[in-house]
Amino acid sequence: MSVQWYPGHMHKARQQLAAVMPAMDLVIEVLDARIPYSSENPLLAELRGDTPCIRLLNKKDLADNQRTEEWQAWLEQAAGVKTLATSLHESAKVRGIIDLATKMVPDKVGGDKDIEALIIGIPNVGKSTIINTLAQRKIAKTGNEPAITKQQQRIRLSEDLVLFDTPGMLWPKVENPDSGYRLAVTGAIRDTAIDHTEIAYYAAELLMSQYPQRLKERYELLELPATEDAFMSALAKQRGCVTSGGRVDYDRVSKLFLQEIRSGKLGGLTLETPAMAEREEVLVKQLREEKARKDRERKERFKKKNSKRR
Ligand SMILES: Nc1nc2c(ncn2[C@@H]2O[C@H](COP(=O)(O)OP(=O)(O)O)[C@@H](O)[C@H]2O)c(=O)[nH]1
Ligand SMILES: [Mg+2]
Repeated sequence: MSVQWYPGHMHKARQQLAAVMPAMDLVIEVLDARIPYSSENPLLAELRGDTPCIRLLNKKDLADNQRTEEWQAWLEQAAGVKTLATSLHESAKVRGIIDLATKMVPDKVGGDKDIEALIIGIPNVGKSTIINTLAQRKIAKTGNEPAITKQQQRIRLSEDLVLFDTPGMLWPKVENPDSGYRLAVTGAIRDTAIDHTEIAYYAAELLMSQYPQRLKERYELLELPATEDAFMSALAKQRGCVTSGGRVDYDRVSKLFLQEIRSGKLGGLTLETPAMAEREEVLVKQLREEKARKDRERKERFKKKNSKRR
């Protein structure tokens, strides 16, 4: 799977979302509990206005429970949304969304008009799996398909509540390079321009600072190596990821390490905290302003050149 976000793509999705949003009573955004910040779609913040919102921290089975609770508290307080931590192993919990959603729009309960909720999420967060659990039948294709919902789907969940699947495909935080790496570590972006050795080294650095104990336990290390390079070499030797010439096979050890992280072999891991998100958001704003300034300057130069020509 190779997912690319092109300006045309993004423009169309923005238009579609902007068109359906005003009619919605509620938005349900599916996040990956391992990266609640980076798996957010930036468009929603832009277009939601004051529409009530539920944020699902999905794949909680792969995340760190303590951090999931920390994120829920932070999101409810800072973003004024309701949250639920869900996973495909707990369908009753997922179906709890119906109750929560209904309670959030009390005026429409028992009335003539349905409560209309929009479900959104970047690819691979588990949106289709959730839709199928809520509907109790297979409506959406799950797995390796970044299938674009072409027609607006209308799924009745109860007497009062109707769910709409988002048209178009939403992109993650592409502006923030660190988000790109963390999305890649979780496997949300599978086939990117970033090579998996680079992703594995990023993961090693991150886990060495955030989860040193887990690394020591999983790889039976008495001491954590001083650098991520030393860690990768140690792992390579331990797992026989060496070439016939006795050199470290970086490609193979990187794949192995990422596979172990993604499949939960190191236990539940959450790669970001609210404090990290707050810090990075400041940097992202600066990048965005810088880009806007450059765009303006380029336009100015272009205008001057054209007026001289005339
Ligand atoms: N471990 C785990 N995997 C999940 C969970 N939910 C979905 N998945 C898997 O994640 C992948 C993407 O799920 P899908 O529903 O197609 O995501 P979508 O792209 O957001 O519609 C599939 O392989 C699912 O089986 C979850 O709660 N836990
Ligand atoms: Mg899907």
